[in-house]
Amino acid sequence: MNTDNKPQVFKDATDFKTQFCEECESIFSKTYDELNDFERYYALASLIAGKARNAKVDGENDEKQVYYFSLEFLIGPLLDNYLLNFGVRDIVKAGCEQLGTPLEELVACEADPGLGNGGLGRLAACFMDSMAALGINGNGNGMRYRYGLFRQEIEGGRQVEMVDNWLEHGFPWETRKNESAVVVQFGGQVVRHQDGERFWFTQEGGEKVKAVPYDVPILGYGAKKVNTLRLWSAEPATEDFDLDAFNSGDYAKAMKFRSDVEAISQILYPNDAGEHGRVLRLKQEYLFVSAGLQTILRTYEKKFGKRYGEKLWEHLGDHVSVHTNDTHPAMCGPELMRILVDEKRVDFDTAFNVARKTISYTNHTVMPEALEKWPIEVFRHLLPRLYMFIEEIDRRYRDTLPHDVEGWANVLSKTAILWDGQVRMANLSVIFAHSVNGVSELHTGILKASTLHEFYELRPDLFNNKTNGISHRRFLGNANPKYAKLICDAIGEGWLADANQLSQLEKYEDDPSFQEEFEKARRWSKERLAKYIFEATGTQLDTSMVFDVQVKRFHAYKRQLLNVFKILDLYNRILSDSSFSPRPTAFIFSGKAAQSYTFAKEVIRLINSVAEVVNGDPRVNDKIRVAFVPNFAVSSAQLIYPATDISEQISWAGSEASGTSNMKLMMNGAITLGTYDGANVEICDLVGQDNIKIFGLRTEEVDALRAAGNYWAWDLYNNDRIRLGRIIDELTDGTLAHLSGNFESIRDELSISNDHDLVLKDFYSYVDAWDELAQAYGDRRAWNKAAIHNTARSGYFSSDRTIREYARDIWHIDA
Ligand code: 475
Repeated sequence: MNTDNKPQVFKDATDFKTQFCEECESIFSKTYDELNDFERYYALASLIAGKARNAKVDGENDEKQVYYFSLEFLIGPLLDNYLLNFGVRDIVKAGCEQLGTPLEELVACEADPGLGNGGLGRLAACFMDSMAALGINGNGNGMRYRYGLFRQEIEGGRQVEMVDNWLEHGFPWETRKNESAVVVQFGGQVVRHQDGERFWFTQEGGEKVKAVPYDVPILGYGAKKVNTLRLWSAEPATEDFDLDAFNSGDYAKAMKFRSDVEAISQILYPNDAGEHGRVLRLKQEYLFVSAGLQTILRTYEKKFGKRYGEKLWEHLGDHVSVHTNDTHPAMCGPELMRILVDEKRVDFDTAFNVARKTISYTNHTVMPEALEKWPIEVFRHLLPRLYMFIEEIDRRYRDTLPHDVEGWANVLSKTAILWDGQVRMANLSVIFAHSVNGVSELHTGILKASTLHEFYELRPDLFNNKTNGISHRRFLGNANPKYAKLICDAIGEGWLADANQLSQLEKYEDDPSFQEEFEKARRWSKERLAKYIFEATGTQLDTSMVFDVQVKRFHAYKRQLLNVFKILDLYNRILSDSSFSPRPTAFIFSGKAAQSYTFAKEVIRLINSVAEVVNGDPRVNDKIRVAFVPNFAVSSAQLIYPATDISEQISWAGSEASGTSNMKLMMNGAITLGTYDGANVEICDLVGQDNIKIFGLRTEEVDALRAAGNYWAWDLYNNDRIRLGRIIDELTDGTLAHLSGNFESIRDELSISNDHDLVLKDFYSYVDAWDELAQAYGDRRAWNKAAIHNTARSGYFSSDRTIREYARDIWHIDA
């Protein structure tokens, strides 16, 4: 997979082997033969990382710098992806083969950095990939968590959270940059100084933390561009280390201070239930915002100081874009102002205008509980000077709000930053941004119509949509090697650089020999997954079954529960009606639930309990099987997507902002079974109604149902004791209790919330849709045609397309 004018990293397999063996010796002082697989992987990754760092082919350029601020970057394993991007995968594969260890085995040794929760974090990683591929100066700015998202194990059907010590064996891709460390200040008091007319403020005392960056090279496809992902780690600023305590022998006290500071970068998203957790989260947010901005301004000043002189800061937005991924970096606005006003002596109004010209904001969720808010007391105590800027901006915002807008008091109550004793981060983000975008057409529509409606009325020009995308290189090129090869053989390699070329597959949709190869590739992927699942869980899956997959975070709105209800319904129908014979199907789930989210964790336990009952019952287990794959992560996702026949995207309409597993699965030739929600709507538009299965209430119907207030979920239970009612009874009657007890809390939640997530409401529509879709699988030719059609139409969902749109509309750069 070579592209023109890329740097040649290995001449051939022999050259590769020589360099690889040299690297082994230089790192471990041992020969290749003396190393174990992990050490070999490590040497190979170090070799490739070194080449990536040195491949800064176009060096410094004057084009605009984009800084993508995100608390999460779920980058996944890098080795295989970088071999693809360098165009040396085949050479390296051959060389490894000759040396005696297959490349796949080395690739499997790589740790999967869990520096994100789910969609938002993976999106940031896909965007890094695309910015580098498109030659944009895209810099990632995030946190280097000592421990990533917990590792999930299943015990007695329950999720158990284990520490993810991803750095234990070292991370060969990163470089610590001591010389680029900066100091970030928390707490203390604001002191006013005056000299004649001039006055200014400083923040004195408090806690000084040293932020140390670790840089990871981001290699673009074709290796024409290497960007940097900069991840910050918190350490005690040396001058503040409690030397007295240390010298007087009170090591405990000295070390405690050290660990309080280090706690800031210790874990991803500390549990935000308790007050302590909340402060730590706020500290994380400020740390990476302040450290990132200090660095940006230092670099900018060095580069443009001479050119612009006095007017230096007014031009910041011409050369720098700061993009905020959700509200987590919302402090970028006030922090940029603070540095400009306090340290660069820029006046308040200019600083505000510069900030707004520079900053843009993406919203990722309309769930009210996910919109961040901080108690003013906590905020002001931790960041006293920053708070002054927020207060002043809020005051000015209130003043400038036209009082003749209809219902202005309501508008104020919705849009002010400070309200009800809290700092509202979404409003802070909007007020400081020149662009606010949602992540699918439907989602952006909901932002305008309700979540951010009052802002939209005031400033419609701020709002725009940027439908999400994903890296087809990773999720098809790397993840699905057999299908990727088939595609390359048919239409060439151009689709790796330009996913729209996948549309050339349309002429092969109906081609029997292409279909045959497609089936072979799929069978290979299904066998690979079945083996993985067997090793991880002991569950045996028959690869001739339909693989029906729902993989994503566990959340009530995503309705994994609806999927389980369908499986229980199938189970009951098979047992009660000997003539009922559904298409043999393996139902595969994977995903994590937040540590403190009891309901979601109970749904995981329910799935495992249903799996135990179904898989162990010879009356049904040749027709249905259930598997829960533990510890969903980028690496396991790459095994699951290529093996999927049915992609479950079943959130209630209006709840999922976009979804991205829907895109990854579609691209791999899975057929979507979904609601009209998030990006499913756009998938449907692209593939056509014949190549997707849509069910359930539409957004307007959900809204109308909620507004009418006359939905009584329990009527559905009472009216159907044979199917729906029976399933609900089975939650508590012992049917599923063998593994670890009944599920009273799920039943109670359904009844107390009056089926808030519309599981009962959409049940029949869903089960009927599934029946029809699973039946359709029997016509192999028609199915394969639809599957290949899905791949052919997936080019739109490349994150390259998404990033081009961000570049054009928001960052104002050519790409
Ligand atoms: C949406 N994460 C998907 C995806 O745009 C969408 C929020 C608060 C704290 C920690 N994590 C979060 C999210 O909100 C998130 O991942 N949102 C997801 O963003 C990318 O495709 O629909 O749910």
